[in-house]
Amino acid sequence: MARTLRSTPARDGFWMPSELGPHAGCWMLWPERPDNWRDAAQPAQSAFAALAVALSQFEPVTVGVSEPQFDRARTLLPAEVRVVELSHDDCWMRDVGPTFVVNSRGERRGVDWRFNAWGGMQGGLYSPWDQDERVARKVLELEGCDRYAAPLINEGGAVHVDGEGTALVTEECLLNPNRNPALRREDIETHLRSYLGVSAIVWLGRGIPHDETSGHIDNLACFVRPGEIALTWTDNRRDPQHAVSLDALARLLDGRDARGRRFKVHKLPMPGPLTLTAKEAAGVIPRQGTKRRRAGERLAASYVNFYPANGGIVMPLLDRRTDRLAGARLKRLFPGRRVVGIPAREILLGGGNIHCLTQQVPGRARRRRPTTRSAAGT
Ligand code: KQY
Repeated sequence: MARTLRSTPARDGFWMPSELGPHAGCWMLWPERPDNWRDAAQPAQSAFAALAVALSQFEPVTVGVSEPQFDRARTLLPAEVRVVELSHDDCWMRDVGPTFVVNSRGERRGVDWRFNAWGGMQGGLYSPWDQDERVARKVLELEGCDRYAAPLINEGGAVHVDGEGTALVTEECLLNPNRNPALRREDIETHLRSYLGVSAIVWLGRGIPHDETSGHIDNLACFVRPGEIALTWTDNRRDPQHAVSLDALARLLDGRDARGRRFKVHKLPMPGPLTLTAKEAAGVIPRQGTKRRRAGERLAASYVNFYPANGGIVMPLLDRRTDRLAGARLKRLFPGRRVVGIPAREILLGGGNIHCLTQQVPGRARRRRPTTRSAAGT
């Protein structure tokens, strides 16, 4: 049985490794809520199946599925994708799954954050969320990993790390009163140090416009290697993304990572702006307590929301005007990997994208422990 530990990863010599390192596999969940996914989630299920197929070219994939959906998922997913019965409220494994941590001997454990559906009763996306809250623990049980129950409301999509001691986060999300209103910035930093094993925390400001997670970092920016960051960008000064990206760029150029390095920033074009069509909105069945989807509202689309698999990058195809350019930029940023695009509009309609749907299990490689020296990155 996997144990729940009373200590913290940092105290035990564990840290969150870079997602760009080797993976033992990838976890996903299966969509079904008709109040979030149009047409009884059928178009989304096809998109998820295509994503699972694309990922399984690179690494083993497991999909957690509710009991009523088990047969359907098993039929739509190919044999090489493992399907396990797992209750959940929606399907964002990045956020409801565990954050895996490792030590220098290659041992793995998991952090189980508290979860409140991205805002609880102050802007949360649905209620109840009790099944989502239990997903991380169940995944850790199935992976045979001991668990740290973190006292912080947090989601995997709210943090990026370089695996060398640096975390990248946004103020909009981590300091949002809808997450941990009693905690100050310093308290949150203390928790991030303890549970991610980082020593430098780089704070960006807001996330991308209309991101219903309150500004997750995984839609705005990510590491492409330690010291280098991809940032969602638009040159259009009239678009609200412009000011967000400009501010993020200024903070990154001003910051330092845990090793004292300055960041090199790579701009990734923004798709769109994309909006929800009347037909798409009409396919979602509204329910009290769940975020309404309205025709014409802007979608939080971003190419930064890709998944770095073993030897591959699985990226969302979102806009024919920009997909090719974004793909070419990603190829240049990851020369050793095969870049594969999958049609991702149906995923986007549910409020996130590929990175949000996936959670990597790090491989058991031996690793060097990151620096604990405190650095200039605020
Ligand atoms: O950004 C993510 N990590 C998750 C997106 C969740 C959207 C919920 N509708």
